[in-house]
Amino acid sequence: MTIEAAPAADSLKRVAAARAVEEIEDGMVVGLGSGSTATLALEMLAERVAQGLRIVGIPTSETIAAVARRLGVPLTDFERNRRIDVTIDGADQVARGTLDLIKGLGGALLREKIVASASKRMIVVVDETKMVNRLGGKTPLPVEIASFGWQTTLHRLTEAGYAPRLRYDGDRPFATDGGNHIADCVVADIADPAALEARLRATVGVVDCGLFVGLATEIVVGHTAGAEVIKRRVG
Ligand code: A5P
Repeated sequence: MTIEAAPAADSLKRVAAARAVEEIEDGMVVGLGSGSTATLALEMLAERVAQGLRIVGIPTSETIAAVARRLGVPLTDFERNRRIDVTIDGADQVARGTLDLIKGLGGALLREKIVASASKRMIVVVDETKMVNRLGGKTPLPVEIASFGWQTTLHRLTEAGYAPRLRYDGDRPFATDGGNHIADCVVADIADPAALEARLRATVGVVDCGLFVGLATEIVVGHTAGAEVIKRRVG
């Protein structure tokens, strides 16, 4: 067997994805995250499904739903299943200690947050470069805004000091699966993610933001030496 050399970050993502997929058991409803690391986990899950594992998945984006269909992973929806046993999803930043997250560079943050919020467990799979002491700065904070009046919402976010930039897909504003747009904001050092999330969500025209506070129950970090599992402290 030939093993092709993979870029370093990609192999660390694989390490994390493989460890997370071990948590999936027969009969589970599984939240299927979006992004490159969650896609690797889905591919590994599909291999287990092909070997007889019986699960159903709830996808967080049309893109990941298409991958699941192509790989033969059965899908369900919230009409048939209100609760998800385990969601496996990626993140752009993970705060050591609190396990709060920034997500949404892939543009699926709203569905990802809905799925995470309906999950008993949210396992976040990342390579070690995503771990930070405090959220902010390193990557933009994606904020999903309604397409109607996006110009005025962007102005409101500018006035509030978040230096938003409307995300583009070619020469058109990027459209999420829900038909909204994304404003990538610059927030240097987020001292209180819950307070910032509340302020952003209270802004007229904002649908949601990429701060995931108190949702991740476990982080699986891919290192060259193997997978590290960090669990949320209870109580
Ligand atoms: C998708 O909207 C995002 O939240 C992704 O989960 C996040 O950007 C991580 O993606 P990668 O695994 O590709 O880095």
